[in-house]
Parts: sequence; C-alpha cells; structure tokens
Amino acid sequence: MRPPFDPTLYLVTDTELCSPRPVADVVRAAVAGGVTAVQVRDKHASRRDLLALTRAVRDALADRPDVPVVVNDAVDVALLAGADGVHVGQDDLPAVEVRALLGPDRLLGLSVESADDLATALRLPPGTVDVVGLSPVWATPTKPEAGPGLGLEAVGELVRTAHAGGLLAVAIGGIDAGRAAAAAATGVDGVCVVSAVCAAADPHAAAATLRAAISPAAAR
Ligand code: TZP
Ligand code: MG
Repeated sequence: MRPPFDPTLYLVTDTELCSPRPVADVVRAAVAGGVTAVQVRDKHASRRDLLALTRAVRDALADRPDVPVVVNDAVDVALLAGADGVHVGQDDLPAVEVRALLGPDRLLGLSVESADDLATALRLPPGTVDVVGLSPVWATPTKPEAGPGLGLEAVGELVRTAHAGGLLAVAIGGIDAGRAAAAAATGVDGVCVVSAVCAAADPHAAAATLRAAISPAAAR
C-alpha cells in the first residue's frame, strides 16, 4: 500500500534558495500554509548531507503524517531515512529498477519532458510509477538546463494522456502565484514549486497564496 499522496501543492526544496533558513524550517512553515507534499532536492549535497536533510525534514513534519516526504534521485537515502518515496528524472536509475529497490509501499515519481518520455512511462509495468512530473511548464532560472517551457496546451495534452494511462500528473517549472491558477487549469493533479516558496520572505504566506490560487481548479 502506498502512503496517502495529495500532490495539490507539491514543494520541491532548494537548500540555497531557503538559505540562511534551515530547509526544515521553511518546509514546516510552508506545510502550515498549505503545502500537501514535499520533495527533498539538493543537487549539491553529499549523500551523507542529503540523508541528514531528509531526516530533518521528516522530523519537522512528525506531526503531519498526511504530508509525504519524497527524496529526489537518491533511493538509498529515501530508504535509510524512511521517506515516503523517490522522484527520479530521465537520466537517473530506470524507474523499474528504482521500484524494485523501493518495494510496493513507497511512492515513485518520474519526470517526463516530452510525449515520448510519457509514452515510455506508460509502457512500464503497472504500479511502477505513481506520478509523472511534467517538466518544465515554463523555462525557469531555478533549473536553466530544463530548457524551454512545454507551454500550457502541451501540458494539458500530456495530463490527459497520463490520466488515461492511470497515472497522476503534476506540473513543474516557472510556477509562481501569478501562474499557479493557469497551471492548475490544465487538469494536473497538482503543481510543484521551488522558488515560489523557498525564495519567499514568508514561506507560510507564499504557500497559502499558491494554495488559494490553485484550489478552485484542484478541487474539480
Ligand atoms: N524540474 C523541472 S523545472 C524545476 C525542476 C526541479 C525547477 C522548478 O523551479 P521553480 O523555481 O519552481 O521554477
Ligand atoms: Mg534526477
């Protein structure tokens, strides 16, 4: 059984953007403001530091078992920290192999950047992947290498294809308070944000504003 997973407002952490505040403090405030799922992502941290960071985030959410904590890339860290799942990209370990390591009781997310990526994900054995991250909706300075945005129309098409194949779909890239409603209106199950929360002076307020922007669409 997978843990409960409501991706309505999915926070992906960035240690530098949170700095000097501890990531766990930012996460805790953002969850109080309306974040429903958290992915711990730090491309610069050692495995050792990522494990400590994941544990700190988990501890900060000890009273919020409804909010899953997922680790970007690092299956070993996710298992050691007792995280709820892993999110991998196209260049990480193959999803089937990650599922074999994770077992049936954790979440697995996979980034897809094109219709071809999604078609490949839909051919995986059922139950391999739970959610695809459609990436990027808009080009973003947070991950310049993600390239140009897919655009809302293409994202909507990918969402319909993912849903037809039984997968949840979230969208990421360039989503802020001003764009969250439009991103949600594509039919995604949730929107992912990095800078809109991690770089905010008040992560609690930023999360609440985002949540208010997406909730009408997300509640459909
Ligand atoms: N994957 C695709 S775009 C992106 C990731 C991790 C970064 C999104 O950051 P922001 O600040 O929400 O645009
Ligand atoms: Mg990755």
